[in-house]
Amino acid sequence: FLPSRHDLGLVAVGFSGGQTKAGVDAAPMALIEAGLIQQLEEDLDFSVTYDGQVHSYTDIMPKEDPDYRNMKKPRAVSAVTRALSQQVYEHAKSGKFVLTLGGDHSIAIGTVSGTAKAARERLGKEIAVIWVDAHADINTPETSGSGNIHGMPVAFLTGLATEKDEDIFGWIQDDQRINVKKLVYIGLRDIDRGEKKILKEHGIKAFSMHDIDKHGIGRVMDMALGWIGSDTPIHLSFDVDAIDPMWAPSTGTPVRGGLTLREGDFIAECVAETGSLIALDLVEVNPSLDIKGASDTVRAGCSIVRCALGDTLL
Ligand code: HAR
Ligand code: MN
Ligand code: MN
Ligand code: MN
Repeated sequence: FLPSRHDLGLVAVGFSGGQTKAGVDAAPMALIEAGLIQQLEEDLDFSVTYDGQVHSYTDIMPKEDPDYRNMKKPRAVSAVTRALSQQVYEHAKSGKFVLTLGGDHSIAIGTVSGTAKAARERLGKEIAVIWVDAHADINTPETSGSGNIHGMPVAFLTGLATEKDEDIFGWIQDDQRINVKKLVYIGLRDIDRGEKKILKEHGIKAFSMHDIDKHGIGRVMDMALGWIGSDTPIHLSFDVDAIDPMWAPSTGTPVRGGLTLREGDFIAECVAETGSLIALDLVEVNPSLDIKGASDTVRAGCSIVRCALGDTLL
């Protein structure tokens, strides 16, 4: 069911409206200027389909966007992710691997919903999602303390949060949603109380930094991939803040005590090794924060992408 191994659709999403810090919208250009596309084409032999633009979706931005159910910028995030979902769906439906460069993590509402629908239609399968992050991003509008939607994408994708208004995520249909049993977290270390409750109640598989310390990243990856099982298409959503700020400081909500640079790459390599990866998001790189560390953060991001695409496998 694999996407034809060397066809890749790239979507560059310059969107920061899922949180409050400017600059995360500049990440796609920073990653591209660091040579990412060239690395994919020349070193990894991918044929890259890219429309040559960083999308900011200015034409579909709502004029007014007051808070709703405690969510900040709900109509803007909804409109952007709805458009992105369609872009990702079209790449995935045509059998391409889909690489999305964010942008804050709210954009995963668009990417995962797009691949989930395409995989159902093209492969007749439910996808699994591996969410690598310091945070669980599974707040509902009601449990969120911040109201920032980048802390909520998993709640909307699993259907734990729903909304009737089509302009505020009511566009999300069942065939665009994922199964909580096919979701696996890796790298968690800053989880809100309400999120912990949700993870427990729904029996969601999660490997925290504690689990990585206890078992080592090798066994954690065996367990994570074992939980998903073979013959399951995988969407990897990688938040750069999973990596310790020592290597990836330029991100909106850094949390110390994270993955080493190698552990981050190793996770991507193990997922690549399954041969089941169909899509990758790289999000939350913010080159305008910790400017001294921006080039390190961008390099870490490029490395994760290359590893996920099989670069370091022999
Ligand atoms: N849990 C907090 C909230 O919901 C912080 C979320 C921070 N999220 C990210 N993405 N950086 O993982 O607001
Ligand atoms: Mn995140
Ligand atoms: Mn995070
Ligand atoms: Mn916290």
